[in-house]
Amino acid sequence: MWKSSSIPAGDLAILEDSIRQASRIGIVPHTRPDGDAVGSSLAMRRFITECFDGGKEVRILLDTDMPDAVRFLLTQEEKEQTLVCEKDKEAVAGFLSACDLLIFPDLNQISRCGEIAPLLRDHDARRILIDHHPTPDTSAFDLLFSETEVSSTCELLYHILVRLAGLRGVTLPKSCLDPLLTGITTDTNNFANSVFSMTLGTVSELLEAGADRDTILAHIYESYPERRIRLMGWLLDRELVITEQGVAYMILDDACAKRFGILEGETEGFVNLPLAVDRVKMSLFLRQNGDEFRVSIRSKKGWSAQRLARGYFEGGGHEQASGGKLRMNDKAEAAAWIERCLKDFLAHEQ
Ligand SMILES: [Mn+2]
Repeated sequence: MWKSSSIPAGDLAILEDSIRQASRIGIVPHTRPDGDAVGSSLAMRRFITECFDGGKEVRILLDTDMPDAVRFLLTQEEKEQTLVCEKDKEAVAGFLSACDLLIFPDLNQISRCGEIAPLLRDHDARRILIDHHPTPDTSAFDLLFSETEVSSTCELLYHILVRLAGLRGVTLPKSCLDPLLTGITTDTNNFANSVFSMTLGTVSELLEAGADRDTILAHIYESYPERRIRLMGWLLDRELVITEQGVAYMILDDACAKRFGILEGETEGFVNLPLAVDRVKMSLFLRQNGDEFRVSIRSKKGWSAQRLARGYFEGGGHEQASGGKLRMNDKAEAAAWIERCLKDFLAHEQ
């Protein structure tokens, strides 16, 4: 079992020193940031702002904008201070140009920063990774806090921040609690997946310290627009295919998304739905985005979502939760490709 005490004291000292000496810090999570990416970035920023001397400029740099459901976490000032590359690339490039420290939460390689990635090439700032994905690109970072036996980056970051607070002679700021609990909640799909014994211990500490789980749940799981649940019903009724071998897939093309008025991020979690069926072992959800389909894959124990994503969809991720893409723009073609690659995949798996 992973323990907080397995974070090397030397690494924490370097982290503390790096932050103390930096004057301009960029926090860059993965593109299409989820609750874990936003929560960890925000907790990191708040910790630096509240526990270190003033005068540092700390900004969260997003490739694409955050989901509406997590916006409640941010104050007005934080919303204004967050730079989004797809909206204002120049502002992101400008801020980056004078950064002397870069912190990367919730990603395992720089390419996951999307359009920001090329701006980071040849950047001479110190780079620190804080992440829970397997196989981090160790050559791309100066210091890595990488641990896969945790639910989320937020869980790992909680323990890093508690120890960092100890080094600074302060306690973890209350303002970090809700962002951290949000990331743990969303990455575990509300404690359905990737829950380790430490995860529940961590959450217990967060609640004890005053994290507001009710408010988080209300914003994350009870604030969807009606169109989302109507689309969900339509897809499950009309589009869900379950193969004989127990692989489920659903494909949402641009035309259908438009008909329902579905926005970016509003199909989050759809991939999990077919796993409720007894004979389904693995589930794929494809969402068209112009000339390609974004692919999410989830699997039950014993089936590898990761191998399917790596082998056929230019992607990867966790063993039971992975993603990738399919460069096509036609739903029927995509379905034919899935059928073909499942045949090949299953022939090799069994
Ligand atoms: Mn994560």
